[in-house]
Amino acid sequence: KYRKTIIAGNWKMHKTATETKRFAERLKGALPRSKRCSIVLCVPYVDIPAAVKLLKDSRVAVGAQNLHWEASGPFTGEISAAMLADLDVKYVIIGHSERRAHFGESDLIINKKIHAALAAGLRPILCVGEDLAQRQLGVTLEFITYQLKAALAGVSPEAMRRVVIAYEPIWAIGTGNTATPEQAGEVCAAIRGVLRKLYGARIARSTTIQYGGSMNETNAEALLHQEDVDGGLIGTAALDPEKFLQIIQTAN
Ligand code: 3PY
Repeated sequence: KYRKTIIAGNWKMHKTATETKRFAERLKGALPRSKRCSIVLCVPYVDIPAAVKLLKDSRVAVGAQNLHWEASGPFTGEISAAMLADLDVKYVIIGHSERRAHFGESDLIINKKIHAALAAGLRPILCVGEDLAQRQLGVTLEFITYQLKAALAGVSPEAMRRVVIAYEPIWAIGTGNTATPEQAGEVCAAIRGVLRKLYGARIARSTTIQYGGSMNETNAEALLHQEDVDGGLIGTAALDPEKFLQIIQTAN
């Protein structure tokens, strides 16, 4: 493969800083030596210092789950890209379906957040994915093409090298319904096709495209076996260090 496999945990709103410390110690102590896949842990903002401190000198990079698109200003309760970068955060999830659904994130906002992340030197993990109705209506690929074009508007080919895409079908998130490996592979291949049109074959070939949506220690192997699935964005299974380690082993 021309691209890196990335196994990323998305903790969502789980774990205190104390629990983060315990998790990170266990993870660090049991990581496989071989370094074929990259590992990222996207934790709540307040857990970032503990995660960074404990995972320093390990192969695990720390990520955030959101940011604000402005550099600074009157945005009570918000966090900027520079604040994250200053803490040694390397990745940031952008446009997760939970943020689109519960926090009203529009395509325009997601585009601004992608630009803010890139400007601060962070690697965005851009989430796209259709809902059940869109899948049943047969408009999955059209919808995802639209989401990609909107989120990546104005992103240069140079900057695109730092973008990771996560295909997360909404009907598979937190539901226990995983896409079949074939469904995941088909859409990830289509995403690569869209990137080819937007950025050319070279960038499309080297972009990491993850699958997300109830990936766990039992289904990871079959999903990761798909040619165009280059890793996973993992919810529930990433909360348990043993399960997360098993998925890392599978990818290694
Ligand atoms: C899931 O696995 O449900 C996710 O949403 C990961 O981001």
